[in-house]
Amino acid sequence: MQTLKIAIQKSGRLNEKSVALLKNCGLSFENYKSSLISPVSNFPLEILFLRDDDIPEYVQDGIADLGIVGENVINETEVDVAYLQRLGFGKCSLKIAIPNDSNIQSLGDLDGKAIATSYPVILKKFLKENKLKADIRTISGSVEISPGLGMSDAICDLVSTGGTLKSNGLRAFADVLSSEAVLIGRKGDENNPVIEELIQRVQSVLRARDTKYVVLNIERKNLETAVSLLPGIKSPTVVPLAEEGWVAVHTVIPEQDFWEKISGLKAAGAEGIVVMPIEKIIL
Ligand code: PRT
Ligand code: ZN
Repeated sequence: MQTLKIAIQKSGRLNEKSVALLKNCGLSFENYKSSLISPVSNFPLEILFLRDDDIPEYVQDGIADLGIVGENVINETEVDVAYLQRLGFGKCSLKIAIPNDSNIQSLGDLDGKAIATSYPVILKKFLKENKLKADIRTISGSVEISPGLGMSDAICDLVSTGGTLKSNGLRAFADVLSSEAVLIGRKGDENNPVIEELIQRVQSVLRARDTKYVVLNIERKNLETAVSLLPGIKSPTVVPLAEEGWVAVHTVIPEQDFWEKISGLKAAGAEGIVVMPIEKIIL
């Protein structure tokens, strides 16, 4: 099988989770901080460690076959790549923020104002869509200090917790783009068997990450109510206990309605509820 290359961030916010995802997919490789490339010993893949800004173009130009990068970087570099899988980490939003004491009140008030950003391409599109004419000041870092220095009236920057805005006396004013890390590839390559296999493995890890394995004991007479709460993957597994009239139920519960389901199960008479993480779910 042909050996492919996947580009991931060398260091920074996406590095650790990208490495963890690939390792959870069963790929065995050394995460040398000093090397640019690391071979995977048990899968036809090599890992390229790059600055995130270079990843979309490397994939578009065929230097790498796959990449893991934030949507903000993809949109800013305006490349034509295939989105293979959203990965659910590196979540953030590109927002316009203004000083707390600013007199800007509506989007229209941005007309004629100076906005500092490291995302001029995305901001330009946003302004055009909203029929606004603002002066875009492109700076490469520490965008949040520019209003305080009198360099701009607003900023357009990534926000996750909002702590950076707050500590710089700024408040979010408008949402420009939501972003998360995505697996990208070249258009037309989706049916490559190595890529198909990797996507399947990634999906099995993501499915497992969002679910919990739950085992509980319940009296057989309450089983029907408990089962009606539990979709499982097909249906829950029910095993008789040594104690007459009791059964153990094994099931999988999605993280998002976990607590609601657990309270329902307790109300239905479930006892000794054990919750375990799941490593992979292969459908
Ligand atoms: O060296 P390299 O070029 O590879 O990395 P980088 O410095 O350009 O990027 P890095 O590692 O900071 O971020 C990589 C990716 O993580 C980004 O492209 C986003 O897709 C994603 N991401 C998620 C974030 C954030 N959250 C984030 N909060 N990227 C940056 N920030 C910054 C933001 O710019 C601001 O300065 O964090 C600050 C705000 O954070 P809060 O939590 O205070 O709101
Ligand atoms: Zn970068």
